[in-house]
Amino acid sequence: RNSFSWSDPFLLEDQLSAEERMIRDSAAAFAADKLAPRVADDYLEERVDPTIFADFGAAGLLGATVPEQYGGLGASYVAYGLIAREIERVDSGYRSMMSVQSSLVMYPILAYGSEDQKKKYLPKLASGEWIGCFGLTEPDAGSDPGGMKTRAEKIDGGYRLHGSKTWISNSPIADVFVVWAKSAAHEGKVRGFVLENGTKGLSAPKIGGKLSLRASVTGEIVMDGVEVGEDALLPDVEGMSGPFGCLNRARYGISWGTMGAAEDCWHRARQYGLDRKQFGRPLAATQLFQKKLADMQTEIALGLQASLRVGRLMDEGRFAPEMISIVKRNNCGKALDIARQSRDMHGGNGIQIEYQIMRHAQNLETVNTYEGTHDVHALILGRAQTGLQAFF
Ligand code: TGC
Ligand code: FAD
Repeated sequence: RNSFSWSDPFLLEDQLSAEERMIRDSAAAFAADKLAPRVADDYLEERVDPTIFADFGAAGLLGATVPEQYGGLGASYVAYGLIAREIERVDSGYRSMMSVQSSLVMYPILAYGSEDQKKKYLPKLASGEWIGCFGLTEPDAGSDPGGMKTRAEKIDGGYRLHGSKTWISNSPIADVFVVWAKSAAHEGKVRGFVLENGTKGLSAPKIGGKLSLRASVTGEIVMDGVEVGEDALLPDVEGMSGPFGCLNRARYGISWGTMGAAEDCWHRARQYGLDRKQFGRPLAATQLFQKKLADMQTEIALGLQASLRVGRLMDEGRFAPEMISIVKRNNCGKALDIARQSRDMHGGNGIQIEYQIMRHAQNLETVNTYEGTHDVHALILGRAQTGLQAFF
């Protein structure tokens, strides 16, 4: 009989390359040294220290898949997923900071930008000297971003942008804003623009009062006649496939990240059940407790295998966006269930910040919603198998 590893049931470890394991280990060490000690205070105080980005950058964790010539690691998508898993094991908000910068800001500049834009922005975003944000969602265009109202009008030598974005991660502390707008000069098609903090007419007020993802700052982007040069336009993409191309990468990373948060909730529930005695024996000795642990182990093992498979297909250039919808939707939903179960298994202690679980559960409410809600991904998958559009 071969031995069974309870925490790695399908021997995921064996399926990683030496380089992927090395990157994973360094992300885990970073998360333990730099993030775990501060997370409770950051969360309780709804505090974001912008210098965390420089820490992320120094550890090589921003834009991992970006080629080395632009400051990245040139690593695989599997490695990027492993980073997300280690960071979100501590907090979804920290993973949000990392994944917005990597997938939603650096990726579009790399994939759609000019050589000058790549040289100007990517190294400073990779080092964390500059912080980026991604503005797609608007007050009246959330699940339906194609309904955006933000407009870019052509002016002499450039463009003038009007509109507002909402629920934008990192925006109040951002130096670089990747925003999407409909451009009359391009037949009303959606185009991407790179804006810089300090430009006249551009502001990014913070959205306060969040009861979820409190360690990551969220804000609006207000563009009140922001004038930019021709060089602010991302030249190599037109239409909604531009922002969706970025979302594919971020959603994929989230599928790994949520499994990290779920693993933390699972491991803590297991340990709590071994330590805590009621009715004269450990909680973990009860059938109900063990069934819940078995469910967690099963969902996490399956979720990680699925993300690994999608990551390998991304690295081979063979993924389809619907594959990402499956893992984003499944892993977010399952992680949220696991966090809620773990909270319950901790009894009253489960609501305390020091036990960490409630924080994960609150965070995962957001993660289940952003980057395409759980139900929107169901509709994407429903459309793919029936050929019928059920959005409207
Ligand atoms: P649809 O008609 O399906 O497509 C329009 C055009 O886009 C192309 N396309 C894609 N291209 C690449 N990847 C994908 N995943 C794509 N999905 C669609 C498509 O081929 C078409 O291209 P073309 O050239 O033929 O015009 O578009 P639709 O408007 O009907 O879309 C419907 C729907 C629901 C799929 C879409 O709008 C959607 O995904 N909604 C969810 C919105 C969303 O995810 N927002 C995320 C905002 S960013 C965020 O949340 C960041 S959180 C940050 C953090 O991690 O902290
Ligand atoms: P709505 O679209 O109004 O949806 C409300 C409900 O209706 C949901 O349950 C949804 O599933 C359901 N629904 C919608 N359409 C349908 C339909 N056709 N059929 C059935 N049900 C439907 N956006 C960015 O651009 N950049 C960011 O950095 C960013 N960061 C975020 C950070 C946080 C903390 C949060 C909360 C959000 C962030 N978002 C960001 C926005 C996020 O992507 C949106 O919140 C998300 O896409 C959902 O849009 P909405 O909130 O407008 O909800």
